[in-house]
Amino acid sequence: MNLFPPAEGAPPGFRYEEDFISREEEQQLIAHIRELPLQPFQFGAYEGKRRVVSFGSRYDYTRHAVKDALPPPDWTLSIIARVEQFGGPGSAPIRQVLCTEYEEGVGIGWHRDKAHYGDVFGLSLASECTFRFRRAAGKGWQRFHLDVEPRSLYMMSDESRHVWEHSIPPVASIRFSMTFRTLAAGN
Ligand SMILES: O=C(O)CCC(=O)C(=O)O
Repeated sequence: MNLFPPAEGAPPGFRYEEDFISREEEQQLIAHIRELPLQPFQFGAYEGKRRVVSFGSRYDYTRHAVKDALPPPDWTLSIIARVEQFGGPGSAPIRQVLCTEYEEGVGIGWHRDKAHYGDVFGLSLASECTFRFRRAAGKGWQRFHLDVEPRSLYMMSDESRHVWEHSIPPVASIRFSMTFRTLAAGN
């Protein structure tokens, strides 16, 4: 599925492009991510099942603030530039690259990304997932979902980023993602 023009029901500000990278690039990125010191995602006293490494900046759940992280490694730089180009002139520079591994059966619960960050981009690697959106509507939820393919890129800005929540149900086979975030104004 290619969301140009936007698919009916897609949250405003959501963009999606398949085959953003080649299969060869995908294999190279997966090999790099597998070599990283991935650690279970920590949020305060809790630990998530997905394993992550942050570059550029990281969100500190104890201090509720964005902190510096190691600079993005060389192998991320050309992809960062392409993601920034995808974001277009209205989007700010990427200030965080979060590499995530979801083992089979691991997903991510409903959330909106921290307000300290601005636009959010996601590059999917190794396997597909269902990407779900919901927003409160009356006593229930307005919902949207799509199958996000490996090698695709999505972008969340505007309402899709700030009003709608998103989640990924447990994946059927191992998936990696690279999440690219700009900083919100004033951060
Ligand atoms: O893996 C993904 O594409 C989503 C990641 C995400 O929602 C997050 O890290 O907040």
